[in-house]
Amino acid sequence: MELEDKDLLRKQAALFPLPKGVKFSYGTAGFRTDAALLPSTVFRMGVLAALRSLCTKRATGLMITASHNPVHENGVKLADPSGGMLNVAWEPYSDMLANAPDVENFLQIVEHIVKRENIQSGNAASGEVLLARDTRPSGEALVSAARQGVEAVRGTVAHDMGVLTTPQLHWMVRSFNNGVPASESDYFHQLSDSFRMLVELWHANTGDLTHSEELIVDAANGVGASKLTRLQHLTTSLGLQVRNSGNEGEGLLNDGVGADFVQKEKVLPHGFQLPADVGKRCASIDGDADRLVYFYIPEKHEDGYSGPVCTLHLLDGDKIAAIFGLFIIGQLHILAGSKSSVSDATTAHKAVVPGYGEVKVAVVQTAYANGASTNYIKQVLGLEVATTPTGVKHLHKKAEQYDIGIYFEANGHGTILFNEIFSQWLQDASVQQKEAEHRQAAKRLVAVNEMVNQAVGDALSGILMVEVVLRYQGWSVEQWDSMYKDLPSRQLKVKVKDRAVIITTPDETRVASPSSLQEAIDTEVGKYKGGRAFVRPSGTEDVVRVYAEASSQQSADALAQAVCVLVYHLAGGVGPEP
Ligand code: 16G
Ligand code: MG
Repeated sequence: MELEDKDLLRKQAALFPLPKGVKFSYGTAGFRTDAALLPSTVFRMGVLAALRSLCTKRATGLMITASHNPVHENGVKLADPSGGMLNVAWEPYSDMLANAPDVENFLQIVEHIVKRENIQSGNAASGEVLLARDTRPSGEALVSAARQGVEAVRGTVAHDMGVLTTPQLHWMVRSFNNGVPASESDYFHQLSDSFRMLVELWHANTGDLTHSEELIVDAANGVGASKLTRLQHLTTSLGLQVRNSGNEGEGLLNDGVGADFVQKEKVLPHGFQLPADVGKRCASIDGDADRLVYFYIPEKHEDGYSGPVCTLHLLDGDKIAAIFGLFIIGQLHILAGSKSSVSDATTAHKAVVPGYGEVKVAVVQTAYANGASTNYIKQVLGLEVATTPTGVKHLHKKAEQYDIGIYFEANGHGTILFNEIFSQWLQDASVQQKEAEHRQAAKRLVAVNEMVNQAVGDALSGILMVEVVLRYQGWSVEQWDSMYKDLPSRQLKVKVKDRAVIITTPDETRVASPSSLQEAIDTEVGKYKGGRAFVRPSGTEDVVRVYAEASSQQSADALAQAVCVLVYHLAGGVGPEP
C-alpha cells in the first residue's frame, strides 16, 4: 500500500475506536450486537467490503441490520459480488479487522489482506460498494460509518441505496454486476411482472380462477411492511393485508412478532386474534424480510394437547420447500411429455426432458428439517434431499450444484436456484417447443426463475411463489398443510459459560465433544418413540440450541427439556438449571 493510502486509512480509522472489553465475532451471517457498540465494526466492514470489491473488480454490498433481533441491536452483513453471502474464505478477515485493538494493528491487517489477495488499491483502482439498512433507528449513523469505511480505501466509492430489505440489497448487487437494471423499482417490476405472467399462464393451464381469500402478513414491525405494500400496488391480483407495519402504536420491531418468533414459539404474533382470524391464511416475515413462514389458526385442535403449543398451525420453511418442489416437479413432468398435470405431479420421480436430458433437482435442508418433511420430499415427491450445516451460505452453495436447487431452512430462509445452462435451455424451450403445453411449462419455469430471488432467500418473492402455487393447486392453507403432518418438535436454548466447548459433527446432528454429552443424549433419545434430538452452539446468540422431535408433543417437549438439563450439567451451564 502506498503511503497516501495508509495515511487516509489511519486518519479515518482513528475516528472509530474499538469499544473496550468487547469481542466481535462474524458468526453465521455477520456481526450482531448492541447498536451502540457497532460503529468501529461497521467502519471496518466498510473497509473490508471495499477491499473485496477491489479484489474481485466487481461491486459488493453491505447491509446494516440485525434481522430478527431486538430493536436496540444492530448488525452488519456483507454481500459478495454474486449477490450471495460473503465468501467464507474472507470471514476470518472480518473477525481480525473487527477485533484489531488499535489503529496501527488495524492497518497491519489491512496490509496483510491487500498483500495476500494481491489487491490493487490507489488512484488507478475502482471499487464500488452498495450500502443499505433496515428500519432500525441506529441504522442511519451506522450507514454513515460504513460509507466512511468504504471511502477510506482510495479508489472505492459507496452508493447508499437507502432503506431496503436484506434480499433487495443482495438482488441489487447481483443485478448490478450482471449489468442488468438494478434499482429498487426494477426489483419490484421484475417480481410483479413475473407474478403476473405466472397468474396468466395458470389460466392457460387450468381454466377457472377458484382462489381465494386474502393473505394476512405479519411484517414484524420491520422494513418488509412498506415493501410489501409497494408490491401489493403493483400486483393487484395479490390480495394482501399487512399487519405489524411498525407504524405508531403498532409495537416494536421483532417484539412478539415476526417469523422467528412464530416459528420458534409456535404462538400467535401480536395483532392476530381468536376468533377473528381463525382459518385465515397468514404469513410472518422477519425484521429484514429474508425469512418467511405461513400459519393459520385451525377451527379446533385435533390432538387435544393443551400446552403452550398448537395455538397455531405452522407451515415452516420445510413445508414451503415441499410445495415449491411439488410445483417444480409438476412443470418438469409436463416438459418431459407426460400427460399428467400439476395436480397429479406427485407420480413424477425423475424428470428426463427431451432435448435436455435428466434435470437434476434437489431440496436442500439442514438437521432442523422436520423428519416428516424429509420423508415426504423423498418418498412422495421423489426428489433428492441434500443436507448441509445451518446457515444460508451452506445451503445456497449446495443448491447451486443442481439444475434446480430448492433450499430452505425450517426457520424460513430459502429460495429456488436455477443454473445458467438450464435456465438458458428453458428460455429457448419457451419459444421453440412444438407443443403449446410444453412451451407454457417452460415459460412458467422461466417466470419462476425471474420472480424468485436468485441471490438469496427473500420473503417477498417467497410469498409471491407460495401464492402462485396455491392458486395452481386450488388449495387452501389447510390443504397445503395436509401435504404431510409434522412430527411434533420443540426448540429450546441453554445458557452456558462458553458455547464453543460444544463441537458437533459437520452435519450438526451429533456432538463430537464433549463425548459424554452425546452418550447422555443417545440414552435420553432412546426413551422416546420416534425420538430425535441434537444440540449445537448458536452462530448468532450466546446460547446452545436444543432441538427434539418425538411422536407426541408431550414427548418432544419432555425430550427437549431433558436434553437442556444434560447440556447444562455437561457443558458448563450458567444460571438456574433449566
Ligand atoms: C442466521 C442465518 C440463518 C441461520 C441462523 C441460525 C443467514 C442469512 N442467516 O440467521 O441461515 O439459520 O443464523 O442461527 O445465513 P443460530 O445459529 O443462532 O441458530
Ligand atoms: Mg433475517
